[in-house]
Amino acid sequence: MNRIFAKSLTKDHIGQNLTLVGWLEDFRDMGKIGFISARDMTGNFQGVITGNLLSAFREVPRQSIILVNGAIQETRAENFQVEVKVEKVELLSRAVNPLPIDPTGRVESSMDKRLDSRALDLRNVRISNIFRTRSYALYLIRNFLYSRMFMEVNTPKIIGNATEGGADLFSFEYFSKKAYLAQSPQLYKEQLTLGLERVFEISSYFRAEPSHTVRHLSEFVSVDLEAAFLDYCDIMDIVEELITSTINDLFIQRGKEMKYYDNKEEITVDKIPRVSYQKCLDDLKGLGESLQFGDDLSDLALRKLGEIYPKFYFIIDWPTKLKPFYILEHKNKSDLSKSFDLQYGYLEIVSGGTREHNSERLRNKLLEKGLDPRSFSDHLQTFEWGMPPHSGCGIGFDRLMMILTNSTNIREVVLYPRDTERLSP
Ligand code: AMO
Repeated sequence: MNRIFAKSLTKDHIGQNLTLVGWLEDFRDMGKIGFISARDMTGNFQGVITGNLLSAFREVPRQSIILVNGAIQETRAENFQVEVKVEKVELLSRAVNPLPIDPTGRVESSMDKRLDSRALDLRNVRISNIFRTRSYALYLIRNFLYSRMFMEVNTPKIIGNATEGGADLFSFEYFSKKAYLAQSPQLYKEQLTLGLERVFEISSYFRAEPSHTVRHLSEFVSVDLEAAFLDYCDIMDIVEELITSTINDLFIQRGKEMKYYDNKEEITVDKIPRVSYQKCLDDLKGLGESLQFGDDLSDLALRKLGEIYPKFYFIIDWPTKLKPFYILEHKNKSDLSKSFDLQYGYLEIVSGGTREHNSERLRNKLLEKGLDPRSFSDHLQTFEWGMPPHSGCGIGFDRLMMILTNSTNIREVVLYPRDTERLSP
């Protein structure tokens, strides 16, 4: 099909006979003449209809796909440079009337209704914009990581052992065995530093946590990094640069899209403060919230801290007992770990740390956490093959997208979210 996109139409095309395709958004019927506005992936175009074609258009429901052909001419319309004088029209796909939701967004629908009709929901420019930003952010993050000598890898999502501990996993029958859906690529990415030094993976992960919040999904996308010979402070430097450069590049290269979210002031970053866990406890005490060393920072505590640190900030040096077995402790301070979380106000975006790379100590850490080293034998043996000291982190990409697009619900930034209730579409 030799079509031209709406956005490409200019006054240079006046007099040419061209073909456009779009979803019909508006039809203004003035009796002897009519005007249509239709939209393709680049924007809207206007068509002028007269004669017999007018009655045909009266029967076409909104959001049907039309192919129009005709001469390009000057227009008096303010929003268009030119218009098509429609000479031929073809109905490529008829939409039902009424549609389950109004894709122009003029009539608002609940989140549930919108998600039930997600494919149609994306005809709303405000919504499709979010996914364009998401796609471009992924592109920028990949570029950034390549520039820091990371290579992209793909590790299995079907795993044989309920490794890592912590989160609940989804299990299922795998031929005659029990298998699980991966909660993170943690063990694989660590092993890969032995052969590849710096790796990253962008993928979906699965957690069988029955959370009913606006920030948890059963399936979420994480950007995981792991690097040999770097420690957790180096990883925080990388995360800081990744976040600042992604935000800056989005505003520079996708300014029009970013304007929609109206959050430039809030999310523009230069340096991200690093606040120790202990300092957080002190801050909380000042806010009347008394926690003991070793207590986890509850949702309420994080919301209170978010009043002091409303934007991006790292919480560093968590108590060892709050972190997984693979996180390294500080020398001579075994109750403190070389770990960090990146927060945006109350919302946790990233978590990471320096890893234990000594196989004997790792075995002991497993036992301390009540895990059976025999379930980790494949993993532990790699630590005897020249495992480098290494560090890394997992960036909750959907949560980062919430910040970038000023969305209060994670479901807004995920095409087909999965939660305790939703398994379709
Ligand atoms: P963690 O479990 O903290 O760390 O996960 C990393 C980041 O992933 C995001 N996240 C989620 N997002 C949406 N829904 C969920 N259910 C969900 N669970 C987690 C968060 C979180 O900060 N292996 C370690 C990372 C590492 O140390 O490299 C891990 O998985 O933004």
